[in-house]
Amino acid sequence: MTATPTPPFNRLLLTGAAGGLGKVLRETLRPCANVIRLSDIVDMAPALDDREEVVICDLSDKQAVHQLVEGVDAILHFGGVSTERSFEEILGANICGVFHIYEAARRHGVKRVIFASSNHVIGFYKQGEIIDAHSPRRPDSYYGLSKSYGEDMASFYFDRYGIETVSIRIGSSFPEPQNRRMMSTWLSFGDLTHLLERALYAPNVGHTVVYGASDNNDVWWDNRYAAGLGYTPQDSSEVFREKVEAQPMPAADDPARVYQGGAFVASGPFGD
Ligand code: NAI
Ligand code: 15L
Repeated sequence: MTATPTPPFNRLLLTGAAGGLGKVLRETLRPCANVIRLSDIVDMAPALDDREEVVICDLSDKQAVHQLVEGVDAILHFGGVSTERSFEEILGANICGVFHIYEAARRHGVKRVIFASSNHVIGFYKQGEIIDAHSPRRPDSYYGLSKSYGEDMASFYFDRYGIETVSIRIGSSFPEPQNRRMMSTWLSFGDLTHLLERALYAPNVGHTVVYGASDNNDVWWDNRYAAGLGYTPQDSSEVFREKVEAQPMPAADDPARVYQGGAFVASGPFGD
């Protein structure tokens, strides 16, 4: 992992701070800022010290997000619905939410956003197909569509207002890969933190789209744009292979075995 650059940001905003990744990043991103503002729609542990601020905020509330962003130097946008749900559930948190974040960034002069995008932007590619961040998107769900929209929002706010973004199409960021598919998509917490540091500090990123994956052996994603930011992953899913391959092999036509997005491609429809 790269050494933490100095000086740190004065104040970073982390949305989704009560979530699985937010709880990890609350700790690992501490060296990157004098103060981290931690936000979520649900309660979280109170501020540890004067280097943390805890703000409860619903991303679908434009005025609340405007206040949330005041005084921050960069935003790590991890909040929102993180799996497939009905379109209506995705709409407020993810689609309106990402608009509110960028609009607040524009109004408060924030110049850098890191957007937690997802592999579900390209989930309908078959496993084994090699793609890069410029390959046409193939969203696999309303959730994947909302992340695709978020990437377009990032592109627009750079072209129109000069706000830079690194959109990270995170694979599967968990303590360990949980199944065969994740042997390719796994991103360790250490590599995630390192990639976020590079995304925060690399100069002139414009709008850069990268994949968030560790140095796994079974590669589907040409991640040269992440390498261009200085990302050098240190971990690999390979150390978990024996454990993962002890699980039964899914059937040949199981989406978990066929598509890069796995089971997401077969979620829904909702509300019939
Ligand atoms: P998570 O579901 O644990 O965390 C998301 C957080 O967003 C939750 O704490 C939730 O309360 C909050 N949230 C939901 N709706 C909200 C709203 N309307 N206003 C404010 N906050 C709201 O998800 P996780 O795993 O921590 O992921 C974090 C981000 O990274 C998400 O945006 C997810 O889409 C993205 N991501 C995560 C991956 C992973 O492997 N963990 C893979 C790809 C993308
Ligand atoms: C995601 O986008 C989800 O947020 C996460 O919970 C995992 O399902 C991950 O993708 C994945 O594809 O493994």
